[in-house]
Amino acid sequence: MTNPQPPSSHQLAADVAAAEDSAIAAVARAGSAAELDRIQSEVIGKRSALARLNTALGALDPEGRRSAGASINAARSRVGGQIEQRRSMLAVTERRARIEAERLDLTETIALASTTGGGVPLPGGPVTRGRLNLVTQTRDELEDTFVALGFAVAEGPEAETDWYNFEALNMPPAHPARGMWDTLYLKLGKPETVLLRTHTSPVQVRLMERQKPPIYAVMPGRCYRRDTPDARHLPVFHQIEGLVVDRDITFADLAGTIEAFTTSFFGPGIHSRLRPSYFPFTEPSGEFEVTCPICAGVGCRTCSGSGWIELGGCGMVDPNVFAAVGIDPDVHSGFAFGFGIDRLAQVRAGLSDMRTLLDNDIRFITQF
Ligand code: FA5
Repeated sequence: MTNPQPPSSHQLAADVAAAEDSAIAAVARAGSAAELDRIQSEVIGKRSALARLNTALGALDPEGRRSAGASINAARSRVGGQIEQRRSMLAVTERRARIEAERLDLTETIALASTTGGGVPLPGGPVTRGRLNLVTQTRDELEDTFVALGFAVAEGPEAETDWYNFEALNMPPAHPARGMWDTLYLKLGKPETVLLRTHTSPVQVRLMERQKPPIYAVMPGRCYRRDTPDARHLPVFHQIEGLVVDRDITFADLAGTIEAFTTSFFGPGIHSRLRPSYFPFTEPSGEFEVTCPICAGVGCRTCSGSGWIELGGCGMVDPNVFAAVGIDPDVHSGFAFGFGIDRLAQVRAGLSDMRTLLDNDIRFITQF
């Protein structure tokens, strides 16, 4: 028996190229990571065509051996690269397939729950979109109304110092007018120096400190008082403050602004009136009232028999307030007002009791 002829370097190079091509084609056909593992051992493992070609190197001369060995190694490393590339592609595809298989279509459950009729009821009822509370809707609308009249919107903190809530508003310590607001004090610093603001008027002071006239701004926000809840009062409620400071501002501007606001917010049908009142930070001061929508002015429990509901206070900014913030009252004048947002919402929706706003009763909430 004669030994087979050893391959020439030329033949070996052709065999390496053919083994590489068939290895790369096999790798490209792998449909899963497990299949790829198997193909890997077939194409670059110990029994692979490329490994077998290594054994033929011994028959070549040293130069041919070196060059053929290098080309087998290069082919092996190219096939290895293709394997890694294929492995990452398969990992992405397999992950996608797994996510798709595990996906829970909750919308489908909801749709079925609301439409099965006689079928087996599925857990959970139809989910409808929530909506903003009537007070929030009213606040947004008030902001829009005043912005349309040329006002800017500003805000201030709910925890306030005695200075902003009282002193700068012309109420020094022990001033009897402080009793107009049942105040909740916080245990911070010296006793009775930090409080939950009783009205939005302190924001006026902060704004005038920050901004020089002309000022045309409204300041909505939450207020706190030790008030017992009843048909027209809540211990936590909302006000919108208004402030105008410019040259030659008169009471007629205040009355005109309130008239423009009332018409725009309530429509032309509602009656309103301004009557004299007292606030330490405005002089002269007034109270703004509208006809009680529950009894149409006849008198009922909601309006305590008066036929009118008070919506807020107003007046010309007191010169002492201007002095506290460094505005010259000989050059500038201004007016301010503060309306109850919950009260406005109550009147416009014709609610006999303000506490309904806190009920969280879906039948009530969905009406607005
Ligand atoms: C004030 O708070 C003044 N700061 C208003 C003001 C501002 C006057 C600027 C002059 C210039 P009064 O305490 O009256 O005023 O409250 C104003 C409005 O807030 C009331 O008319 C009412 O609509 C609303 N309000 C007051 N207390 C409550 C409460 N406990 N619950 C719901 N609304 C309230």
